[in-house]
Amino acid sequence: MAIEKILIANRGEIALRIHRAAHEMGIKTVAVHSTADADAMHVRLANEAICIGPPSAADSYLNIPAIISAAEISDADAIHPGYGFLSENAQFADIIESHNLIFIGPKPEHIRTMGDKVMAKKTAGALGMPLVPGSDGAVSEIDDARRIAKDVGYPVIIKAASGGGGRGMKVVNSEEELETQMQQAGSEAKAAFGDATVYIEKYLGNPRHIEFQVFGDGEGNAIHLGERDCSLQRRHQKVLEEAPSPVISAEERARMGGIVSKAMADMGYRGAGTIEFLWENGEFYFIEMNTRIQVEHPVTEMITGFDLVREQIRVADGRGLSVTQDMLEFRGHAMECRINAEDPRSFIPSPGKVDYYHPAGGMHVRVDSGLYAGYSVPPYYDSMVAKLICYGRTRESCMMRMRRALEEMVISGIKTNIPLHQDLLRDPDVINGDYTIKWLEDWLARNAN
Ligand code: MV4
Repeated sequence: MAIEKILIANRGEIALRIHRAAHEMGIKTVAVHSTADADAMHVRLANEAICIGPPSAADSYLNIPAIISAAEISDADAIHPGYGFLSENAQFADIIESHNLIFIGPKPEHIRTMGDKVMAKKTAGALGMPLVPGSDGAVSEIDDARRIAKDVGYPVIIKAASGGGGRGMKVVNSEEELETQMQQAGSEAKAAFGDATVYIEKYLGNPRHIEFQVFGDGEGNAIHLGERDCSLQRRHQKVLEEAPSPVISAEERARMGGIVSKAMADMGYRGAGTIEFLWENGEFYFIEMNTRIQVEHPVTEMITGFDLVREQIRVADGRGLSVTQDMLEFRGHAMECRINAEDPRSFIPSPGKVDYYHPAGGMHVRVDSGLYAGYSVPPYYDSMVAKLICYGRTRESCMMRMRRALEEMVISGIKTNIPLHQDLLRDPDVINGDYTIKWLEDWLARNAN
């Protein structure tokens, strides 16, 4: 019995992205929305829309009983969680399956494993991925912490097993600081995640963040779709992403791609996934795996021509992967500018009414956004309002096109970070691809006032 109707448990541009993939497959869609999103584009586009609660995400987009009820009332066959919200909630995936609905995502067990960063690292290591040197699992005794830190050498970083995405980390520069930082890391982790478990790694001082897109059928077949360089970020929020990474050769891509796709095949991974690495001095070190479609997936789509959301639906429907690795080619270069409703200098959110909207267009330009003239950006959710993605045969032509597209794009009535992107694309380091995870915050500090 094929999927005929999908409930989209998300909002904004990713809800539109999922709706578009579904409609291109002849599948109907059901939008869910909070009262604050009654006028949102994802509600207008869908075949049906159901209000699931008040503005607060905890009461709407995170409200599992309301979402399951909406799926039952609308007779949906499947639920796509998008990114954020419930996308990496294994219990949500379990509940969906126990209601005889299809979860468009990985097996719940794999979401659970990768959500625990200690288990994720163990699993990745056992599957042959290169790891950051550090503790073999959780560390609870200070004597063990001392021995491990001495072994790998200072500085080290203490991370929360239930953390991820940059939350709950402590850098320790010497043995004198270790005991207090271990205690603090444990109690902060307990308070933030309800789990005091921590582990230790060698601290890499100035790496790049390079992630591989993978895809599995859940039956032992998997492919990789190359890497994205996501080093340009501020406070763990990515700002500009690109594919391929300016520092990875075709040989290195094929070698690492082989490692990650074999790992996903061996674990029987199903659906889209991202394997995050730190990259320093030519070496990759696994840090985390994300078991969802990611914001920056379009840069991969641009250089491969492979529709990742369509494939998610196809695999969830039990039809297997549509391609084998040898059918995929990486061609050209793509960049994505995340456009946020915020002050371009202070980063203070700037919700409110958009009185004029003109998206960029033209050859090799893609705008993923739920904006329209007259729309009011609500203050309750993430400030990202559009993604501007450009493709070029070369990195240089991609950047020329992005500058042109940024110039064309008009979002008035609210502040956006378009001027920040314009400044970045004029900087020699960005132009040369010469940046690490520290670069943007250093650049902002240099260019303050
Ligand atoms: C690290 C690290 C340096 N050394 N691990 C931050 C997010 C989380 N996914 C892992 N993170 C880091 N782990 C070791 N052993 C530096 C970071 C880090 C970072 C990583 C990717 C992108 C941006 C970052 C910004 C600050 C710190």
